[in-house]
Amino acid sequence: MQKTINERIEELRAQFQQGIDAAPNLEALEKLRVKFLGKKGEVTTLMRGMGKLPADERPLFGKLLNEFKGFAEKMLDNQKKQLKEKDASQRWEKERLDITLPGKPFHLGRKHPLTVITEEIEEIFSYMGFQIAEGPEVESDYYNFEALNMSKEHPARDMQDSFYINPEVLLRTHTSPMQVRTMEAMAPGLPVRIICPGKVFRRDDDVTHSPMFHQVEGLVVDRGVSLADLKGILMLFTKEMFGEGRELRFRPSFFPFTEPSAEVDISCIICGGSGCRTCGDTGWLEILGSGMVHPRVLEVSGYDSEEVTGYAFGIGIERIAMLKYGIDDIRLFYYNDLRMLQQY
Ligand code: 2U9
Repeated sequence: MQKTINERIEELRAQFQQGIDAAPNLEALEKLRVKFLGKKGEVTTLMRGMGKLPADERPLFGKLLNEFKGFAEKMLDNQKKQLKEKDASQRWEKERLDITLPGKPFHLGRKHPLTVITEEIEEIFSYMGFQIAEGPEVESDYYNFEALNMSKEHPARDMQDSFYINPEVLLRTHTSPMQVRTMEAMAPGLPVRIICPGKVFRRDDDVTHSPMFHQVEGLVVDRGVSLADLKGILMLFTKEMFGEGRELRFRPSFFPFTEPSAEVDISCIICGGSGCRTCGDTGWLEILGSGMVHPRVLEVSGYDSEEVTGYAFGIGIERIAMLKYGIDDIRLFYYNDLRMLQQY
């Protein structure tokens, strides 16, 4: 009978050993534990059945069964440790990095050509003592037109030419409203010496006009400011922007907010004045508009036009960028095509 007990335990041990050798992972190991040592496992079942054995065999059976239990627990523990180590080393194999591999190429962003030009203009005028003033793109009819001496009859106030949000509010058509706001806030303080860069909006759309474009406008108000000061500052500006040796030409013009007004040309930066495709064989390129601030504009913003004078100018950023970079379609600035942007 003793042999039978030994045999049964040996059988159990062999079964268990087979299971453990075949267990490929922690999950299988856990299943094995439940099968042999769990609440309804082999060992428990045998323990329960012990009552049916003759009383003199029970102690030996119990002892052997307990020995097996201890053995099985130890084996499971060992195997668990080994599987865990194997698992970790496999993960390491999978995840390890070859730090000698060349890195993936990455592309640095760069400034948009219009940003480059705007910052260049800002730097030139900052150096000449101008402050930079920025303000809202959605403006009132008053700041955009009324305060700039553009009467209700002015064609630019037509719904066809500007983007109105309601009869009193529109997308600014120039950055001048910010100049008016600045004068109003400072009046009668002197000197006013500002540039206003930013987006402006007009109902225009072709190769040289876009419904949204960028301007930098300048304004100086002080005692004794004259057209000569305007010319001087613009000569310095064009020299910095387009290099030495550029001629300047002032052509009489008209703007409601300046009197007198002038459009300003520089000798062609391509042909130097002899005539080419870019300048339309004239030798000149129009680069900005300017003039002496209209007395009425000074008055409505709180300055005494008998005491002070002012000059103002407006520069179209896209126009300057197109000339400088030889771009013939304004829309290329807004497609954000990397083949274009990477060139600047
Ligand atoms: C105040 C008074 C006067 C700003 C000026 C121009 C002339 C001008 C154009 C240049 C190219 C607009 O972007 S563009 O199409 N601008 O010709 N702008 S004088 O005059 C002002 C501004 C503010 C208070």
